[in-house]
Amino acid sequence: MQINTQSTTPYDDQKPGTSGLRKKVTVFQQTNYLENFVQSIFNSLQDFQGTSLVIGGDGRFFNREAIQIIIKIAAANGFGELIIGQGGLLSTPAVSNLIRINNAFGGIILSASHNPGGPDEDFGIKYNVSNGGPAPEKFTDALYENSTTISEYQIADIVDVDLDSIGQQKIDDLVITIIDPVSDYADLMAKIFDFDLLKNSISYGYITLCFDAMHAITGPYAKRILEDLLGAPKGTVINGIPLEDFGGGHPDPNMAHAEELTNTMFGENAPTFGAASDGDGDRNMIMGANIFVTPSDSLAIMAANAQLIPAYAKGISGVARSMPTSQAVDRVAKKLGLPCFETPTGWKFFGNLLDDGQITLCGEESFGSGSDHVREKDGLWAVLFWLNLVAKKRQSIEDIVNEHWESFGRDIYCRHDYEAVDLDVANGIFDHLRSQLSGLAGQKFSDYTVKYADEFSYTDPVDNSVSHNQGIRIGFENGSRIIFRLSGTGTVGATLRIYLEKYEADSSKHGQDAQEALAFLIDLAEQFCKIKKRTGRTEPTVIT
Ligand code: VG1
Ligand code: CO
Repeated sequence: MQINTQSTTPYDDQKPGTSGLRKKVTVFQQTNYLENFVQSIFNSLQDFQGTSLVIGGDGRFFNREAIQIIIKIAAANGFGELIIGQGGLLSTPAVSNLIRINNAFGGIILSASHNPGGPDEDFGIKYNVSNGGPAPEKFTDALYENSTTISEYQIADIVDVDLDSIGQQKIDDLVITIIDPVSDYADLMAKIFDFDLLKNSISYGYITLCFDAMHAITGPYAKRILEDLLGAPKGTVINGIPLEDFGGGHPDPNMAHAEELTNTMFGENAPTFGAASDGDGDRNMIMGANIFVTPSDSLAIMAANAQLIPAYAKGISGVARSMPTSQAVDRVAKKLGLPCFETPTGWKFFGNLLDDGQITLCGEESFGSGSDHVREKDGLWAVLFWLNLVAKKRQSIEDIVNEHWESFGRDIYCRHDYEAVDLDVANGIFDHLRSQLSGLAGQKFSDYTVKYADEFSYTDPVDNSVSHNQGIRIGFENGSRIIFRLSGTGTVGATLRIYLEKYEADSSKHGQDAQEALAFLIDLAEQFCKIKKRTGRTEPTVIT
């Protein structure tokens, strides 16, 4: 094949965020923008010639064009095999699995996850390493360095590859393998969960369910697994066809954006089980009739009940949560005598702990949970975990949650997001917050005495790498916390996230509305950061 060397000049905005590089589609469409980033990925890798690379995306606008460009650059750089999902489609957890089962060198995921898609919306690209997980910070830092000095890239002069026909194609020494996006992932799920029990529970009508794929990648996965393999009636999966613009919605599984599902679950004749996933299939929302399970509680309940699931029947080695995730899982770990780790936000920080066998389960407050079966968070895995739990315990979701709170107490939790805040205003807020930290410990605000106030840093227990500036924490003597963080996945201005939590041991107060229960902390957070005052806004953009 003919390989051309193309000269180029660097862009200065290719620093990966929490989960890869995310920008508007129009930014990615600039001359050589995607090409520069892809070549910078390969320039940061060594000894990959002749190995395989997995490629796939969530089907959003620009997915197919991007994949053709990546194929040509990967071919020119000497990969031996490209494993690509049919139609260019693969969910994030499926990519992680494919890297692992094929012993691939790595993978490229095209997605901006829960961000909207379309010509004027968002696109993203992320590199995953050979364990199947997101590249660690050391790699993304090197990649960014490379992107600032790049002067040329290699591109193969080949025709566009047919992405729709399953099978192998050969171009000289390069093998291109187009695979069914779902089969290997479905096989993995069947090994983890009790599919026979689930089939029975569904066919006897003990479990009725509704799954909202939000017109994103999990449509084909959920239809195959829930409807074809587990026998749920056709129509169980709603919004099941992946669309380039997700039907105009935000493919973000929370009650604000998964409106149709939320209405169903809080309506008359609600099914016993409701769930949704995001753009790239790594997030999950779990609901029961008239109840929504907060992601932090979901992780804690999974940890407490893991032994009921076949793959975890022998017990779990430990758990981890991202720093802003509530401390509910810590209580479970303490009771079970398990190690519990607190990591910065983003799945890449769980990889070493999983590889080293120090943890089996991990999760984040942002609707993500997962286990050592892959190295990404996994939406459908979480849904199947909960289905398996409901089937095994023969209890409703509501009863499972209430029983958990009875035993462990409730960590009342919510997150307020202020999106598209002017960058200077956001930086001003953080400077102001930092300036208050040293004087806060010991100060009393009504019943809340500040125990510590700091900026979170993390030292990885496996490789000792240190990550600084991972969010501002204010912790109180009674266990409550207020956390401020700037998002690393937004594409317009800055997104400020405020995380609030309070522990309630008294079961007569477990039924409280979270916003009401947290009202004092919400006001206190405003006192510290003055975001409403500084932006003139009266409400957060999204409350979850
Ligand atoms: C958000 C979430 C974080 C998650 C990340 C990627 O990041 O808060 O928990 O890991 O998205 O998820 P940030 O920096 O915007 O807070 V996904 O589903 O986009 O891969
Ligand atoms: Co996602």
